[in-house]
Amino acid sequence: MAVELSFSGQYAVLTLNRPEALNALRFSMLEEIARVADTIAASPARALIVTGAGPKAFCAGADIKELMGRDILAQRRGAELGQNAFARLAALSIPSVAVIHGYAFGGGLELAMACTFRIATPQAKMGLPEIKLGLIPGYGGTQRLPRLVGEARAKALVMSGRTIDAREAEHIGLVNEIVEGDDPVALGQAYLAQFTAFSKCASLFAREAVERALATPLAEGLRIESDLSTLAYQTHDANEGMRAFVEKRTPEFKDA
Ligand code: CO8
Repeated sequence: MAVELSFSGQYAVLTLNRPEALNALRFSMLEEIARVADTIAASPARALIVTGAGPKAFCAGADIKELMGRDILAQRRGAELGQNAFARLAALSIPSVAVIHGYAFGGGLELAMACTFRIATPQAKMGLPEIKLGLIPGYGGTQRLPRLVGEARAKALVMSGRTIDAREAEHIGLVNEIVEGDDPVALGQAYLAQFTAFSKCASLFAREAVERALATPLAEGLRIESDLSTLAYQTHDANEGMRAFVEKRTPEFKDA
């Protein structure tokens, strides 16, 4: 399978496995990603690592050879397929990290941007080069990039197709951290460990509240924060967390 799902302890691992084409995304792979997202949602995994097989690439983008010669309607369906697959990943209630250890271009970077976090090795190179092909991003890039790095930087990257390295990507907030190592799964686990010890409910509410910040006017966002923090307050885990603090012990969260 060109998209593989495995589990390692509390982590789900989605691997793009087409290294001979630098893990370029065929339409069938987008369908597989959507199916895999549903399997992960039904699993007990506490976090997701997304990575690409082989030493050279996380993912070199949509499969250009497959994109060629398609009619407009088929192309539009392709964009919807990609957007749907990545939206399903983004909507998972557990945090995800894309481990970018080589190239992440076009649809590959769009996949990474649908994850909660991105980490990159020092050799990583990324960009949205569609403009060089006479195209523009179609799997969410024009919408997620400005939310991560701001409108001016997003326009410059999308309209130039420029490749940036890991250092610049970290500087502009496109990747959360630069990490060193050869094993993407180990790197992903090490990064995600800081988020998995807490209540799944609080973790999800926290993420949801932050994500709403960019999608709503301030007054509405503040209202959402009030609602979600009140909801968090009513969970078993909030009761346990506060009680454990007072009793000077480690809390035992139940994700409830
Ligand atoms: N699609 C298909 N095949 C690819 C792709 C790709 N995106 N990228 C690499 N490959 C293949 C190459 O053709 C080559 O195969 P072969 O050996 O059979 O010729 C193999 O992978 C290795 O690639 P290279 O020899 O080119 O490796 P290099 O190390 O020399 O270069 C690069 C690596 C710089 C990553 C280079 O391969 C490259 O520039 N790739 C294309 C990157 C790109 O432009 N990506 C964006 C694609 S468009 C997109 O993602 C979104 C389109 C919008 C879709 C909207 C609607 C559907």
